[in-house]
Amino acid sequence: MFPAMTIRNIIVAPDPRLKVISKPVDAVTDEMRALMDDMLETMYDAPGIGLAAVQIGVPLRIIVMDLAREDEEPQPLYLVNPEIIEASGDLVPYDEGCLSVPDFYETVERPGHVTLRYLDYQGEIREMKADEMLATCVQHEMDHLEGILFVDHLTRLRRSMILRKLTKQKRLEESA
Ligand code: GNR
Ligand code: NI
Repeated sequence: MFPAMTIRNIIVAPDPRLKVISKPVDAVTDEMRALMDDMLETMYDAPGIGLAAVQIGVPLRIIVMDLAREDEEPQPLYLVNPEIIEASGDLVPYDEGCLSVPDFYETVERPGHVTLRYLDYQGEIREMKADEMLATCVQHEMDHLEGILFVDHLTRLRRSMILRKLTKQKRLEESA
């Protein structure tokens, strides 16, 4: 039997739940795997290339990603309790978006190469080197675990403009 996966609601900024620091996962249990299944389904549905559990209101250190192109086989990645054990000194600019900051894209500079340690879907310890879009995405997702959004890397002016527009959009949706 396939597990019944559920598409969860993605929290949109500004929202205090996105600022929570996520807690480490004690053990990769079936319950955690069910959460990861829901996260992947929610991410594919959005669609997006990454999702942190806190974006669906679960403040645990879990990330799912899939950077495969549409013409490729899916390549789901599950990162539990990820840690960056090495980051390169070079900063690479990348145009970032976020499912919790819909319709805004801004350039953020981050280390171009990172090495990670994490637990996989089975709870096995793993290491991975990431560069290019994977490096950017991993660091974007790991920011979520610290309650940080990509807009927090922008100027105060740019950030407040984006958050103001998102607030306005929420009011419109509430009154609709
Ligand atoms: O779907 C997403 N695309 C994206 C593009 C550039 C840099 C980062 C990302 S992550 C984002 C999904 C998301 O919000 N993950 O937290
Ligand atoms: Ni995001």
